[in-house]
Amino acid sequence: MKMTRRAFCAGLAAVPLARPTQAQDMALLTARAATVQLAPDGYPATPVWSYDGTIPGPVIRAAQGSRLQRRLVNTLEVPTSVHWHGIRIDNAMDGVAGLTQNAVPPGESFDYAFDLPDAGTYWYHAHTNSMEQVARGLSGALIIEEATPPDVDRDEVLMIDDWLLEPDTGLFVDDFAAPMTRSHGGQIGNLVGVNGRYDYSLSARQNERLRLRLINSANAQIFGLKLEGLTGWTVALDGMPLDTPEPVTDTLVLAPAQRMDLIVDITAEEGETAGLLFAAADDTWRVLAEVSVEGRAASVPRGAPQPLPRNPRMEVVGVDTAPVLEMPLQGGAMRGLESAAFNGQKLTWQELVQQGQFWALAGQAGLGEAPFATLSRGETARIRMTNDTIFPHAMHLHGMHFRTRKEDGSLGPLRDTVLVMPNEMTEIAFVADNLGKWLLHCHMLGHAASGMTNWIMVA
Ligand SMILES: [Cu+2]
Repeated sequence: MKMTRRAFCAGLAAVPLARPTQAQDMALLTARAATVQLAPDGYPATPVWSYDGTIPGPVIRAAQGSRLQRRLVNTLEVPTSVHWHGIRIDNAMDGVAGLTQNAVPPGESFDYAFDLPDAGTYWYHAHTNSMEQVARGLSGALIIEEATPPDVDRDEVLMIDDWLLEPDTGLFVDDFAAPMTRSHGGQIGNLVGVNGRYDYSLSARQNERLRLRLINSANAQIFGLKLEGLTGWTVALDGMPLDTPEPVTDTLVLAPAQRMDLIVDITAEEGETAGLLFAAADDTWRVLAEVSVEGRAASVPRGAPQPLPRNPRMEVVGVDTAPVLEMPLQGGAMRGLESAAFNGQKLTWQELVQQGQFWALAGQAGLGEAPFATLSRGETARIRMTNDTIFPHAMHLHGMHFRTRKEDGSLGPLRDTVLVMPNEMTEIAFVADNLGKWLLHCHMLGHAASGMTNWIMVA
């Protein structure tokens, strides 16, 4: 039952008028305007929308099994809400304006409080007009710590982002709804950085072991990443541990909203280059995060790490006999759509474009009255996403993790966001064990805002 403040106070009239501890002690997360130096020195600073004044927002760390509480205080001039990406969360706390809550108006607040069943690397970001709000800076890392952490010397969060700035003014290019970018690959920045810095660097000792928590918080950019002077293993994807750590031998691909936990040993000699590189648009490798090697932690590297402890209740069972739901990914530049449903009407491609809609999921552009699917609690479901467009899409399911299922029936690692390449088919399988209304959408945020957002109901 939801109590109004008036009813609550009336009920307490006979007892001392203390506010409940929970309300009094709830930590704040303030969405507010700030000015931050994103561009290199000599260029103007950038007015941003931030959590607590920084880009990215504060790293929130909490223990697995604990409860996270934050009062979102909105001091922006626009309504907003917070999505806690990848958390198997109580639906009412999922932060999706228009589906799980009303957006929080300027000057008001909203209390988020939820349990944290899983350890891992997650993130939080705005889920009201995300295309603009995330681009302007409303995101931060959310780290849920294992009771027994892995044997590493340090734990570093690397939040990878890009920004589209006007070099002369430092302002964000104020063109978030540009049809050209939304109907193509989405908004790609002209400056790439880590933890709010275009020149992020850290120092480490030779043979020191680091856990690197990579988070792609960019609007649309898919990062190809490479280690240099580091020997690494992938130990978790989208927060969820791999059964066996995988040696990093090749380019790592990190799509928007995806996370990747690496355990790396600094194998470069003192004075050599070490760090994380990314594939730039001109096909050259550029430094994303530099590691300067100073001193030595041990005489030899440690060898392959142990797997991280599994999270509870993650089995995806009964996949082969589960119903398959077809979800073609449709539309976009050079393909278009014959027609799709939008706001309860069937529209032609021309009409959709006039409404700013360029994409559809299974014939539906944007949220329909009815969900894409209604699943019973505990049911295993398969969704077959066939990419009929010429662009890749990072498809994210809220509230539950899934496994990809290959044609031979084998299952991939647990994820909450999967990259579906053009002309490819990706099938996801999951147990619908979390009640409520859950979005399934593209995390290229311009795509999500122009049609690629649907939802499922677990009842
Ligand atoms: Cu997309």
